[in-house]
Amino acid sequence: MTENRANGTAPVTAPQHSVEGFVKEFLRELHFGQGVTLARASDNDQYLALARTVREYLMARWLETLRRQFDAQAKSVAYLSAEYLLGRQLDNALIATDLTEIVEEGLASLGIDLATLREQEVEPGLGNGGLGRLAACFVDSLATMSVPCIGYGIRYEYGIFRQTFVDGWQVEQPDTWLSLGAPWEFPHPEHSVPVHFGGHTETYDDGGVERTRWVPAWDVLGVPYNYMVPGYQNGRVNTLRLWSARATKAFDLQIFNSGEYVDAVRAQTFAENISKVLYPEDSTPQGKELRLQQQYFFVACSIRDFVENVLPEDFDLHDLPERIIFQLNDTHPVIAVPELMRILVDEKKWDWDEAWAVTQKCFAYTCHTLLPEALEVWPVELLGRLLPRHLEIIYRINDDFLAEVAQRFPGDELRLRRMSIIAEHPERSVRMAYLATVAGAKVNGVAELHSQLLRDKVLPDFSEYWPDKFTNVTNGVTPRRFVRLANPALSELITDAVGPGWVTDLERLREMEPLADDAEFRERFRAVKAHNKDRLNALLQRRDGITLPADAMLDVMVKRLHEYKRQTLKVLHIVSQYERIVSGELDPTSIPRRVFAFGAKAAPGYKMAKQIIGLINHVGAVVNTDPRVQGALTVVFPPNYNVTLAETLIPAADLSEQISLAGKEASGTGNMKFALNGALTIGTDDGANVEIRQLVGDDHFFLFGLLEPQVEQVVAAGYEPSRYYEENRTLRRAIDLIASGAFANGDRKVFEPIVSNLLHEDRFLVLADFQSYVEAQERVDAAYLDTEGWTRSAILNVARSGFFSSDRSMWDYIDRIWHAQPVVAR
Ligand code: OAK
Repeated sequence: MTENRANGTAPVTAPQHSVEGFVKEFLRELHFGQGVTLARASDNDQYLALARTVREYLMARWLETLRRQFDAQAKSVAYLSAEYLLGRQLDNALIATDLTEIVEEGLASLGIDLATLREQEVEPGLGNGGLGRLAACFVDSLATMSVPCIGYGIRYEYGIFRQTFVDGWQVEQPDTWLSLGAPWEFPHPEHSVPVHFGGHTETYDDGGVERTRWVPAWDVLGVPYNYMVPGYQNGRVNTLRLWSARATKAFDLQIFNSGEYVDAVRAQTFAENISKVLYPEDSTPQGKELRLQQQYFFVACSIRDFVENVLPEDFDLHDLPERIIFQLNDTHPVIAVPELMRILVDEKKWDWDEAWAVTQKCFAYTCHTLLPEALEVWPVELLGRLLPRHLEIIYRINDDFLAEVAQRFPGDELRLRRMSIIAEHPERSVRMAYLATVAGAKVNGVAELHSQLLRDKVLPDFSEYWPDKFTNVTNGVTPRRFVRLANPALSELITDAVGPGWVTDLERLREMEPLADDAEFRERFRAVKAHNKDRLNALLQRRDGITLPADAMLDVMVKRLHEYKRQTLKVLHIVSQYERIVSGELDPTSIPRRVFAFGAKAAPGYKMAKQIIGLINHVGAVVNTDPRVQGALTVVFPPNYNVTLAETLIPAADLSEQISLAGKEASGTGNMKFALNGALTIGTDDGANVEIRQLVGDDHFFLFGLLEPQVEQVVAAGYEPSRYYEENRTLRRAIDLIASGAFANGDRKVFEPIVSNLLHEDRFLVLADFQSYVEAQERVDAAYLDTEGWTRSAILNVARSGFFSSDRSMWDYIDRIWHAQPVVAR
């Protein structure tokens, strides 16, 4: 399934689309694939046989897609992403093939419960958060839209760590997602690609032309593993190709023959380390050498693969921009730029200018952050040691670019220094975002506000230099996974209201708008929410022994733990409510009962984030058991938030917390998933919240907090968080309660770092926004008491959020950046 060139002619047919057809195939897989009888099959045997059966239904479509694509010689999108946070595959394949009912019935006839087998699947958590999940949504959409796309990435042996809590503190466990079998992947070692590292460069005389060659010191092999990316009921399956590192044979043999057996094995381990583990930092690169190895490893494999395996043999690379656009998912794959230049100039012996002209048309760059610390830079020393030729190429790109700038702005030395791809301080390093901007045909941010700030604050010189290079594409999420699959009850209600077309044409949700005024529809909508809460309750009981109180508002904050996202603001609100109750100021029966649900992983080395996790859990332990609270406030924090948990949590939510400091969250995508599932948002004017609010309407969104320009002013005026502490009694009492050790058995030291950070630094203006947040929460309470009004707003949130389909994002990319076309059946 990797040979895109050759396409045999023998027809491949799927098993029959019927209960009998399925059962026959399933038993065959059980017997001949797993080697067990039904009577002796474990749940895992059954799951693996089921997965293999379902993928058989996809196989003919996959082969047909490749054939069609090859015949059309159409432009492809190569999505280059170091992360894909895929979520479980089984259910998605079932809805794509419309097999759910057949499989349910077929399994039941054998005495097997589909739900039990679903639970066997360990999701491939090959990403940290927003960026990786977005990549997964995008490849889903492109498959559904019949647009040729190959997703390229890394097959990490260990994905994002499994989070556990010990006494409320995060402890990380390895994610062994491959250990019980990986039925969704297709390894193709015969198509392995060598990747080189280290060594030096030298010049040589090539018939009168001086050329450079790279003499690398060591190499590894990239082994491709293909994954199916099924389109939704459209007969199409695209490919996700993830690379795994292996030692090269030559390397092994050399050492084995020298009798150094143990050293040879060690060398193998060294090579395989490259794809061993996903770095668990979200938005805070650590600048580790192994990470740069990972980045180069996967892009070198991917470019080689596209040029040698996907393109026809006689392809003229001058036409490359007509056949491919490499989309850079943030800066992680940017080393692909000098790699393509190296191939064209050193291997194909093109002129530099000719190669640069083609390269510039083949890349586009998406930036996913605004945090300065998230912008990747690689020390020149490290890059030069690992990839000496690439560093030379980067220098040349920079020299040529700065020469152009100097021509346009003569004498403007400062500008040259600001725009240089090479930073001189604090150490000489390569600014990867600048390299991506210089090389990319287009640069985009991921929400309107973010794209504006990207132009104005992060890359102002570049947007002045190339105003047309910059564009926006607001993120989206796939309605297949996050509505159709995650929320079957709502899906049914929507289909009743507007017909089934909404799954691939999400703007159709608009047709539901009038139903917000229909009392019977509202009743049904509430029944859906209640059902989803029961489903969540059952899951949390099974998974974590957590029981949710009945009839409570479900207020959810799920996302990576990061100071800028401000989980602390929500904790302060909970603590202040608690303090007001126990001090007698607030009657707990006067407010709606609320469950505050958190889900968040902290990067293992991010101390403050881990402290905040500890604080949430410790506050929960006190608040949940204090009889004076009378069940008005309950804090739950199920460990190991991942895509699978999101699929049950989000459809049950009433309130979505999107409370980052304005100007810090590039977009957010959880915010979209909640709105689409009928939660109302309490949020700042940040990222895609801005667009959500514009679309759903102010009356159906709880806005609070400083606006982005105000944040700037407050900071410029010399922000003093302690002033807010002194002037706001509610805030003071909440902070004092934490500082008193009330949530740490009287130990004042435990949460002192959080308290002192808030009072003396508070980089993300938690205290400045506290009062406004509390007032918005009061509006939430009041609105929730009006059941009919709340339901009406929830329905309008769903009906008006069709814009946030990742299908729409993909059309925008196609229109503004890629100019690729769907390949439809002949
Ligand atoms: C991760 C590593 C480096 C830079 C950015 C990220 C990242 O995950 N960014 C997130 O991307 C999402 C998808 O565009 C956005 O919705 C989030 O706001 C952003 O933080």
